[in-house]
Amino acid sequence: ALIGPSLMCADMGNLQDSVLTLDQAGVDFFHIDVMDGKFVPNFTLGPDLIKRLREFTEKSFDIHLMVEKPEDFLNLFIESGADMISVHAEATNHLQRTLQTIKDRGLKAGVAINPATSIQDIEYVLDVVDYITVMTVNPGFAGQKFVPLMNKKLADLTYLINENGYKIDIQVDGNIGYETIPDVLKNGANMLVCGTSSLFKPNLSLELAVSKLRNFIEDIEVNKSIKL
Ligand code: S6P
Ligand code: MG
Repeated sequence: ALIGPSLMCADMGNLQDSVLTLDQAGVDFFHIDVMDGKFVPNFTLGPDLIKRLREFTEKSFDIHLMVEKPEDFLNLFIESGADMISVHAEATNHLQRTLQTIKDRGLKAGVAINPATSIQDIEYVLDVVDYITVMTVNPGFAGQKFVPLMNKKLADLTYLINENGYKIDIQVDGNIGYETIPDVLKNGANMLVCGTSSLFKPNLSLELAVSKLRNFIEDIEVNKSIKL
């Protein structure tokens, strides 16, 4: 599974250092949360910052748009250096067109769904998405608790994808850490958004946090393949 640090959890006073260190430590992508104060009751990172951070790493920038009408802002984020953009199914009346636009611009297109949103709501866009972000907390804040039924959602989604022969990555976002990772991997997640529950801990260096997490994930994956 891929490791993607959630940059809203990094030390805002040392962002450049954090990005350089995480890049060196071998993370797979950077997850960047964008909020508009309407779709979710908070504000986080934005296009100017993304453009600046783009100078410090070649790794993929995965932009998680927690904004209403994301279709109005695609250009802004494509121009700031996004490689992948996810939009919330709940935030647009024009989900298929929005995802298609992201793909047509040469980026990976993702659809994110809140805990209460059913996988049936995205059944008819599965042919245009590269990844699905299953929110395992209600979006807006770091440091929340995993919503337990999300493991069933992951299992159902994995089944739906495989049954139809799609190749879609499953990202999980929210309280992804040592307690929750074994189950989300078992249920088919392969992109982990890593925030305060795993990588950004007081008294733990980012280098060490990434290598501990990498080893933990690899052990689970080795065990899984032995069982098969
Ligand atoms: C939440 C946001 C997430 C958080 C991440 C934090 O609205 O979309 O990407 O940054 O969930 O991780 P944690 O481990 O603090 O929940
Ligand atoms: Mg996020």
